[in-house]
Amino acid sequence: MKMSKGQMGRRLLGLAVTGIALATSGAAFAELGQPAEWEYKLQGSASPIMDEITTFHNWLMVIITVITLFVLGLLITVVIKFNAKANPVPSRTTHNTLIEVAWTLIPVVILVGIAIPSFKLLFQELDIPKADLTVKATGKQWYWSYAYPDNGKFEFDSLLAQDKQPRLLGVDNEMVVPVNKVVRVQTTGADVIHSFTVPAFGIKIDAIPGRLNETWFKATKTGMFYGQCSELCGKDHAFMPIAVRVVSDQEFAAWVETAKKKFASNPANTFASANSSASVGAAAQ
Ligand SMILES: [Cu+2]
Repeated sequence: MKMSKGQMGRRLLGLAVTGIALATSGAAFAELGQPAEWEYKLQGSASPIMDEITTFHNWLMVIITVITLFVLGLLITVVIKFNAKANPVPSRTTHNTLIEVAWTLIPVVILVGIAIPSFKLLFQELDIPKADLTVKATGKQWYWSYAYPDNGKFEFDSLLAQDKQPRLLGVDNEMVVPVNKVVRVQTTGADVIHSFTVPAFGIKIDAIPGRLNETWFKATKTGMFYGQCSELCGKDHAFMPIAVRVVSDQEFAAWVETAKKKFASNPANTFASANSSASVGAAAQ
């Protein structure tokens, strides 16, 4: 079937309208702290670092869109203006100083425009501000253990809870932190390399046996925030979610009190027992 120019135009317009509608209604798909159906953008931000990551991502989107459209324009021009029919006698030009200088310098300027915000962001992620609280997350096959060395020295295991929602993200014991406080997260691995990741906070850091890594976040919103181990770590890699509950200061203080009692007899408590290998076996049952 041959389409007239008008029909083709209407079809293209329809496609464009659908695209714009999808792009602008992206917010409708987004759910704070967890993945959502048909989500294609970054997860909603709940920390200053994730705000910066989102801004940087949007800036890169502008740059790559402009470059892609520019290259597409050049290609279309070449195809239309310089095909054998339209241009039977090709020019024999081999050099053009102005263009050569431009296509060297403009990419340099673009790369510098990307590098400056990129390095700024990297340093922000690496320079941990004065922490209000430290949580040590230990990756184990296949669950996480959280220790609170500043708040009564307790440690507990956090395992996937099959009956909890969201599916494959809910856990029995969540990591709990106060809102608007700088949380230093230290990570290590008990067996193999795992990776501690919470998209809404913009953090992702390897948990390596024999090494202590650290990162930080400041949750600016209360609620539940989910992440997953992001380093292939064995058969149940997909089943060791990270669930962080962000609460008010008072709720956090109350939680610390209950947690201290609840996990006092936890065999996984490495502060209480020097033999941590026994605790791994006990908790993995
Ligand atoms: Cu893992």
